[in-house]
Amino acid sequence: PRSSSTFYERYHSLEDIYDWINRTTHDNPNTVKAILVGSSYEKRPLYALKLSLNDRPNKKAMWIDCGIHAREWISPAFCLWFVHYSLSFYKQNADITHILDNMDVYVLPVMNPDGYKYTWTTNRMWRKNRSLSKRSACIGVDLNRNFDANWCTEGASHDPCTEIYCGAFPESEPESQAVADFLRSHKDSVQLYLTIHSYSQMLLFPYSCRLDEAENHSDLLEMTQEAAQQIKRYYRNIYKHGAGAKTIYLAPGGSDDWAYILGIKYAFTFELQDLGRYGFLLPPSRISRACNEALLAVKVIAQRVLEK
Ligand code: ING
Ligand code: ZN
Repeated sequence: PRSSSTFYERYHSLEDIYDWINRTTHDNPNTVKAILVGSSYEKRPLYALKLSLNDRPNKKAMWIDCGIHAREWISPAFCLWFVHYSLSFYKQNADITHILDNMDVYVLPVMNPDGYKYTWTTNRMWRKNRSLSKRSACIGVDLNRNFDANWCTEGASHDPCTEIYCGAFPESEPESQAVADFLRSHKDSVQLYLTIHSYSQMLLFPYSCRLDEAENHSDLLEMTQEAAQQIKRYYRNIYKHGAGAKTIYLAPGGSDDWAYILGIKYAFTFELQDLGRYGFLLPPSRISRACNEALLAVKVIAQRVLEK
């Protein structure tokens, strides 16, 4: 018979993910801590896991958030995959060992728990959070248009009924405010910001909110190019790479642009598998490939940041 899939090769309900967070901290008391960074519109806790495998002082740090968009299920699956891989292969795999010896990692598995829950119960294709608007019956803000980076200019909308509604004002939503507050208070250590989306197989970096190049554009381009080359070499899969606005579309108010403007000079948005055959409905059988590709990109980029 075919071997059965592991926990990490399946998608999990929000309740299962909260249980997993609990188990993971409980089973790794010396290396993993859950940090309550805020709560969602519907008052669900936003927990980030802090992986600190080595107690060297003054380590750099990286932040990874997943599940900003509710229907992109591969994204939370990647955050779980990444934590599991880190805890299992520290001291086994040279790349992850080097990274974890020199960096703390903050992982927020589900930035939009209300939306994620809604995709499990009611509408699989929901994207936004679930906040109510004062001026419309339409529900939800696009959290990746709600950050203070050329907020609500071309590529976002003031209309609550659209999928790219920017919200009433920058950081109007508790989910985006929680992430922004955490990064503002940790910006001295956090040197690498990663946010995980799907689909379309792209490794993107600032700017998405404007057409001109970031100050370290060539650096960012080189890093994503190397990551894409490695993915092609090991997995024979193609990832586009480049600045967001020129590679996909103008999109103001995104979290990576905001983190970059805050001063985190290595800020990336990954768009995981696939290219549209399954789209947001990527089958569980594809989780391991999709996550391994993204993991390889994280390794390449984190390694390069450590060399800076
Ligand atoms: N794509 C992103 C979106 O929010 C993006 C693209 C990247 C926007 C970086 C802004 C900044 O539209 C998906 N699939 O959500
Ligand atoms: Zn997305």
